[in-house]
Order: sequence, then structure tokens, then C-alpha cells
Amino acid sequence: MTDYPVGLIESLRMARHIVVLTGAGVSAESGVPTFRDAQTGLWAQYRPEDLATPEAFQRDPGLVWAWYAWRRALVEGGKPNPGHFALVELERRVPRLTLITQNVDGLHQQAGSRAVIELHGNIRRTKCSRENLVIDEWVDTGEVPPRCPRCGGRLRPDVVWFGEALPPVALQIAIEASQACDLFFSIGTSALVEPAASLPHLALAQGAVVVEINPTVTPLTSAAMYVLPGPSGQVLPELIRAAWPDRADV
Ligand code: BJW
Repeated sequence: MTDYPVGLIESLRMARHIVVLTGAGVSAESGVPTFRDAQTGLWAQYRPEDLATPEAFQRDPGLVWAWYAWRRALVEGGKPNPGHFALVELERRVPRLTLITQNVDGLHQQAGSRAVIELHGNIRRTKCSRENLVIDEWVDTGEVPPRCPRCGGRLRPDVVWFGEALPPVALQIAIEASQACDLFFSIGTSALVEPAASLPHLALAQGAVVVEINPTVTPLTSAAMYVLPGPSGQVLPELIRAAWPDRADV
């Protein structure tokens, strides 16, 4: 097992409020491709950044709906991995943990994490593009995308696209927690997409210990106090076992 820095283990054991910000890398070991690696087969010709926009949906709603249907099937085939379960365990061991995710796959909730703050929505939900209301059922007439049963608007995934505002309550909770925590984990995210990418910097500005878990370097790496360069499904369970060796149930 890796030797983790004593200072990090101490910070973990002493923390009163931990914030965890996760990105697509946390689900990679569940077989869900990361956002920027998602494109294979038919979809390899498209850049995800060009499909996850309101303009793309306006231009070609059928194409964007089909891309999300393909990704939803990948998500529904995935199961939480040891990284997700380690975060459930961490929540049990510290006085307060705020789990903020950019992921739209719902795997933290499936693993058993409570009160997950979803910054970018959830691919398993559908909403009306006109009324912005979540829609659970609709009539399948063969039209793609299907129509809202209330107003006839086009249905779309309930996710946040580039240029769209994040859910205001979720964002406010994330900002306040980042400013109040003593330990902040940034896990499996490229740390490129705002406003999520600013959260660890809010924590840093308040003197929190910032830890990054990611096999590759990101714009956050040089600012983080501890960098654990490995897959989260391996690093997180090891780290918890190192911090609480007497309770080896992860
Ligand atoms: C592993 C691993 C393993 C691999 N273990 N790690 C300020 C400056 C510049 C630009 C902006 C700014 N403020 C806003 C912007 C614009 C824009 C933005 O940030 N652009 C950047 C690209 C520069 N932001 C927005 O538009 C946001 N909206 C906004 O700010 O609105 C303002 C507004 C206010 C009021 C009214 C109107 C508007 C919205 C951003 C929404 C992002 N949405 C997406 C799509 C969601 C739906 C979908 O999935 O299709 O969210 S984009 C995409 O990026 C997705 C992700 O959640 C997000 C982050 O990606 P993530 O998670 O980091 O994934 P990857 O793939 O990039 O990285 C994976 C990482 O995992 C890698 O680092 C790997 O190394 C690592 N990894 N295996 C651990 N096993």
C-alpha cells in the first residue's frame, strides 16, 4: 500500500468539515467514459464540447438527443466503484461532509452518498426545453426528441450545458461549503470548467488544505497542498484505510 503523507492523514482525521468535488474521472472505473474521452464509434467524429450546448440542440435536436440516449445507456450499465463507496465511508467517519459533483450519472447516490449536490444536473432526468420542468412520462410517437405532454415543447436531458446557468441553490451551497471547509478534495476532474473549477480556490483562500486525486496534471495541481496521482477507485479506499487503520471496512 502507498505511504500517504503524515500531514495529510492528520488533516483527514482532524477535519471538521470536508468538501469533496468530483468529476467524470471518479466514474471512469465504473466503465462510464469521462466527458472529454466519451467519444467512440459513431460519435468519434464529434467533440463533446460542441454537442453539450443549447446552440447544438437548437441546430440539431435529434443529434443531441441521440448522443444523450447513447450516454444514458452507458451510465445505466455502470455500477458504483470502490471510489464511490470510499466516499460513502468517509461521510460516516467525519463530522461533516459536503459532496459536490459535476457528474450527471447519479452513481454517488447509487453508492449511498447522501445529499449529493449536483452542479450539472442528471442525465437520467428529462425536462421540457420550453418550460424547464422535469418530465417523467411522455408519449412515444417516434419523433426525436419527443414532445412535452404539457406544452408540446421539445424534451431534453436535465443537464447544464455550456453557457447555461447552474442550479442557483446547488451553486450557492457549493460556494458556502467551499468557503467554510477545512479540507477540500478535488477528485477526477480536469478542473477546467467554471464555476466548479473556482471552488478549490475559494477553499484555498480561506486556508483550507486542498488535495487533488487525479492521474494527470490539471490547472489545480500546482496550487494543491497534496497531489495523489492515481485512479480514485484505488487511492480513496487506501487513503481511508491509512487514516483509520483500526476500522478496515473499505
Ligand atoms: C481520473 C480517472 C480515475 C480519469 N481517477 N481521475 C470563466 C472563465 C472561462 C470560461 C467560463 C468562465 N465562467 C464560465 C465560463 C464558460 C463555461 C466554461 O467553464 N468553459 C470552460 C471550458 C472554459 N462555463 C459554463 O458555461 C457554465 N455556465 C456558466 O458559467 O453560466 C453563467 C451564466 C450565468 C447566468 C445566466 C447564464 C449563464 C456551465 C458549465 C456546464 C458544464 N456542463 C458539462 C456538460 C454536462 C452534461 C453532459 O455531461 O453532457 O459538464 S461540460 C462537462 O465538463 C460536464 C462535466 O461535468 C464538466 C467537467 O468535466 P470533468 O468532470 O472535469 O471531466 P473531464 O472529462 O474533463 O476530465 C476527467 C478527469 O478525470 C481528467 O482530468 C482525468 O485525468 C481524470 N481521470 N480517470 C481519477 N480513474
